[in-house]
Amino acid sequence: MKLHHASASPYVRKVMACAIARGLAGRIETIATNPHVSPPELLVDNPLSKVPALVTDDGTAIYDSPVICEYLDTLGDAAPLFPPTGSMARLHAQIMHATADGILDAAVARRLNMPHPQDDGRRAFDARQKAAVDRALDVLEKAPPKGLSDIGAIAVGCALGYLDFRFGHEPWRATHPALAAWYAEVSPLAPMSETAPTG
Ligand SMILES: N[C@@H](CCC(=O)N[C@@H](CS)C(=O)NCC(=O)O)C(=O)O
Repeated sequence: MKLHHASASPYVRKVMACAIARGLAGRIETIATNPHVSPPELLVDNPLSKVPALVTDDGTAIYDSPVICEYLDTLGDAAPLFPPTGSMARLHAQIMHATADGILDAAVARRLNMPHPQDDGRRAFDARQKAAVDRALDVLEKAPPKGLSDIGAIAVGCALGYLDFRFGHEPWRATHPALAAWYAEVSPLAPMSETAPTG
């Protein structure tokens, strides 16, 4: 398989963390990609010009990280990260996954907004995205993930890692101690430690 990859992308990180958790990392060839310049090699596989995009061994191009993660769950013999279809466990994992991806969507939007001159409109946009992140962290604090055994937990780990990576000046641990304790527990595990962002 080939993965259009960017080492600083938290969505790519989530896919790689799933691949590691499921013992599939060795089957993935990464292609360093800058999606912001719309390279033709990426557009062939993802018309939206976003990473991650995965090309399977039979040539099927898959994009959007939740879709890729669920595809990886169909390969190999390791314990699945997506609980069985129709189960409450799956519903809860997917809600946590959506919460974490929502944190990423808001935080990445803030980051893209930063280089521009900050008029009132841009400041209001930033405040709205930050408020969404703060509310989502509060929700996770009330019911933090347990371990790193499902897609919801992996996604939350990647979201918290992105906040540390890009918004380290906005500390979240003191106000979210249960989430901080969980994150400290799972950060040394291979899916997290081997995918920590660089660049
Ligand atoms: N919903 C997508 C989001 C992917 C995404 O936004 N990736 C960013 C990198 S962190 C990107 O490729 N941005 C390029 C662009 O928006 O043009 C997913 O989960 O895969």
